[in-house]
Amino acid sequence: MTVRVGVIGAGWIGQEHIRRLTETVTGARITAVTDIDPGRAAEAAEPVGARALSDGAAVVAADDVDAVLVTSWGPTHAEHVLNAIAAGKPVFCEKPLATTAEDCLRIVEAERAHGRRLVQVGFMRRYDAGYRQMKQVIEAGTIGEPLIVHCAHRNPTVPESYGTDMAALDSAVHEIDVLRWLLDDEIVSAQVVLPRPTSNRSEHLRDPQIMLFETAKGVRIDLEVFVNCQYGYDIQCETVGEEGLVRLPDPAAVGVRTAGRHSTEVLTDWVGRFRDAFDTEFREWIAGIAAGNEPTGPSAWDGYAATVISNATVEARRSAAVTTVDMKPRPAFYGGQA
Ligand code: NAD
Ligand code: ISE
Repeated sequence: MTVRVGVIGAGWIGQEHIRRLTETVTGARITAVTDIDPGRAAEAAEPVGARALSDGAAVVAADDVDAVLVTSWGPTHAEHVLNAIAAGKPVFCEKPLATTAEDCLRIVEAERAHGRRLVQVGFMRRYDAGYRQMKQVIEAGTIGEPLIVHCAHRNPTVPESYGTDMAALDSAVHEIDVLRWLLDDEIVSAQVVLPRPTSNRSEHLRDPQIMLFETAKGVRIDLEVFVNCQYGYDIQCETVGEEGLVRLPDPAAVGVRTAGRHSTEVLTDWVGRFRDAFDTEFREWIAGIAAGNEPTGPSAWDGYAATVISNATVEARRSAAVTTVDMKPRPAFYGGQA
């Protein structure tokens, strides 16, 4: 079965995923595209033989759309995801699931009422080979119980439009999701401490930031978010356990020895760093739909948790206090007790 996908939002990552679903992932075809900029929708739709439709509701309702891909701006995600659930269609929503806890909970409740999982959130790091190997090592008990996690999320530069809150909402949200999954644990509090700011930043941006999280089991996490580090896109993660540690590998790169130096390249953007993870994420999503299965990737509940924790991190920075994460109990529908 070919899964016919309708895309809402033909911007940067929308186009990247259209290309991925057309050229890299088998078993999928893009049949409809919309964007609030109709010219952009037409430009993205035409080369792949899809129709450009007027709005997200038309994409969700289209007879030739089996599954929906939401790649519009974050504040618009909830509306499109809720429409897809109402239509009973699987929906892949790029992060964030929604920008407020309330909207995330509306999605969670709508999916529970539907009675079957339809929603997957685009936290692609769970599909990265290195993170998957780390999880296997932790689950095998090889390093004993995890105690501490050290992380860094560094971008070479960010545009002027990147604001201080985005360090938590846009960037750290990836670590928040992947660490909940890696540790099979919940983040219960957040704190932010601020080193002196780098001079290589826009005037309005506070960069870098150090985020400190505590989990329900008592693991302590430190995360450096430094989005103007200049030298490259660099994602680091090291989990220290009672009997050893496990570290995320750097992407494979040849070592060059010349002129008295030994060097390896550092990637400069997240597209290259997580290309394979994005491909795997979409391969698994499409294969699951084709097989008639519920999605197995990050759920609407994970989307809710990530939004609550990243919002608490913003609050922690503003208040300069340790902030408790105020999260509802996880429903049984999502593997919890409630
Ligand atoms: P973008 O601004 O390049 O593209 C968004 C597009 O959506 C624009 O073309 C805009 O016109 C369109 N749009 C906005 N609201 C719409 C609506 N209601 N209906 C139809 N079209 C609408 O942004 P982007 O960088 O492509 O990011 C899009 C989403 O993907 C964001 O939520 C972002 O956080 C997420 N993202 C995820 C990753 C990742 O690593 N997983 C990376 C980048 C972006
Ligand atoms: C961007 O929006 C992403 O989602 C990238 O994965 C992340 O690494 C980057 O810091 C964000 O700005």
